[in-house]
Amino acid sequence: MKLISATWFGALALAAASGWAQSAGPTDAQIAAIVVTANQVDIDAGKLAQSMAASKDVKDFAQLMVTDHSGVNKAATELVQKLKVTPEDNPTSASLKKGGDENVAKLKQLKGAAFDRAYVDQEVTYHVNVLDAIDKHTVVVEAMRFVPERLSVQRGDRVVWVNKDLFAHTATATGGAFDSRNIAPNASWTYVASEPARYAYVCSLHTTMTGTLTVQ
Ligand SMILES: [Cu+2]
Repeated sequence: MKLISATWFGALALAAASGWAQSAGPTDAQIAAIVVTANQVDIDAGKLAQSMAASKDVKDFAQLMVTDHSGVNKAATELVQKLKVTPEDNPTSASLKKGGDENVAKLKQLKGAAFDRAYVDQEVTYHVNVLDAIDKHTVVVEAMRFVPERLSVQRGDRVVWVNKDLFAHTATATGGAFDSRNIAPNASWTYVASEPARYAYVCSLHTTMTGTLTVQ
């Protein structure tokens, strides 16, 4: 379902960030409203930047944002219609809208290079957060264990091992597909899973530490 989750622009992640994960989670109708709103926030900021940005590069970037996110929203709307779901406003979509409106109001106070910088900073933060939420998975290494011990990801996703222990560990595929080498305490190691397979791995320093990464 990678295509749909990417098309839907991290809606689940946005929903999780705002506390849905602890409750029953948003319905499809609520996710649809969150996705459309998340895209609209980017489109609104982009349109403002098209008229107010000082540099040509920033204007071009704003144009790209408007085009991209209008395309995503069109695809999302078509998908929603196909699934016969009516978008339903909810606290998450409302808070995204409020944040977007506040950002636009703040940007309108700025001019020239200050506007450009504030707009680009905001866009980068927003997109990094959304992309992280879509394709990044974390395995925490602590107390001589990989947590979660079993992880299943989509092809192309990023898996990050974060060492929270007091000594070094590794994430070493027993078949040789990947080897982090030593990950120092508080350091992390990232692997982009490109080949669908089920990978058993161990810590080569403490071979009782085992885990499985499944790439679909
Ligand atoms: Cu270890």
